[in-house]
Amino acid sequence: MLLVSSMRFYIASDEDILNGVVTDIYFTRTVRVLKAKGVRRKVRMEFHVVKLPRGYDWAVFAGLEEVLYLLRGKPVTVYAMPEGTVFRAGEPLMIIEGYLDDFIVFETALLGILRHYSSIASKAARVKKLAGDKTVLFFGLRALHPAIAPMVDRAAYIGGVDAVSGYASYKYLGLKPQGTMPHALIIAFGNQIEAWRAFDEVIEKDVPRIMLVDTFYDERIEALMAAELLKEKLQGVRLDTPSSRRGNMKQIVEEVRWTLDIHGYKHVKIVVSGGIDEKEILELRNLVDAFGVGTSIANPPNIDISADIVEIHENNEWRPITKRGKLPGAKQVYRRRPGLNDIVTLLDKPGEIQEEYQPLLRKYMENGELLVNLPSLSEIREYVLEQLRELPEPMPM
Ligand code: PCP
Repeated sequence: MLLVSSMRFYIASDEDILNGVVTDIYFTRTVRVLKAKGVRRKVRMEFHVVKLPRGYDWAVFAGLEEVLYLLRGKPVTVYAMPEGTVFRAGEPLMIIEGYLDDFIVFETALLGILRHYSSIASKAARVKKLAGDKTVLFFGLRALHPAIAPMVDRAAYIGGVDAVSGYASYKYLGLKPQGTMPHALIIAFGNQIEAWRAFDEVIEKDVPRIMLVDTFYDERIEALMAAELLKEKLQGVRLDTPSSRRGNMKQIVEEVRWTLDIHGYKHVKIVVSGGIDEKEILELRNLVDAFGVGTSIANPPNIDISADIVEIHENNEWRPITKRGKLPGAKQVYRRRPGLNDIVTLLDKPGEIQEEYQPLLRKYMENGELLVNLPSLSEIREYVLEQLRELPEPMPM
């Protein structure tokens, strides 16, 4: 029987992550065997993706800052692509150089950080690319455990969403959260107009007046009611139409747009949310002004990053070696922008490379010491958006 006093959130502490307690048991056993037999192997471990999710031509590399935070002070050297780099399957993302028994226990956490960040950031980038100049608000925190809410908002923001809804993200990330209102507020008043009026009276004036217009009546009727109540103060209406009523969402949005326009409310923007994914964005992006996207970004297809030894240091030189199915040798990617014109070479022997091709992986850490200043969250996001502008639209999944 559980003692009430022992109830808690089942989440790991920073200390347990930093000390390698959060790992797979087979790594702890590997370290024990290597140490017991005095096997000290200096290796280069490469992080890469063999196969991207179906329909993905590229993905966004994210999570590097947390990886460097984890490895700081540990006897390793780290080469990596800058956080936010768009990459393709088969390209080296990061290389850790060091004695295997010194760092293998961290492989679980390193992969966990990179895979989770890159999966959310890549999906956010696809959604933002498809939304074009329309706003994308990330509403997905409710899809995941609250312990990682700041990380989830950060990953989605790196991927290019315009704003996040997490209240805690101002404290943890310095991002001013954005949102509208829940159906609960309207149900509590029992009347849309009372709820909208109360919101307008109570909430700070710099918060956009975007009223939820699908609680009791048809979206077209409630949108007009909100416009007639707030007039020029109304900045937008949110349609979170339940699936039972969805039918042809495009037609619903067209009705709302038409009705607002013929009554002189062309200034009122339309936000859609609820089950929004890439297909819906393609269908609605010419009609709406903003998308509220949650679950499809919060629970994205997994960017399956794996880590493999690709070189061993022997007789004072690096010898390519790896398991079947992988390419031996630590690698570098040379890229000619705009776009993803890439050449993959050996890290130490790139051969003849034309000067318009620039190396992507750089040395971030030497023997546990950070060598470079890391970019801010906004600078990483800008870098992602800049690369997205050079890419074709993804096929919507
Ligand atoms: C949801 C809530 C989220 C939206 C939809 C994200 O509506 O408004 O912001 O949906 P997604 O995860 O499917 O993309 P409700 O569940 O109706 O919640 P509420 O009444 O609080 O708006």
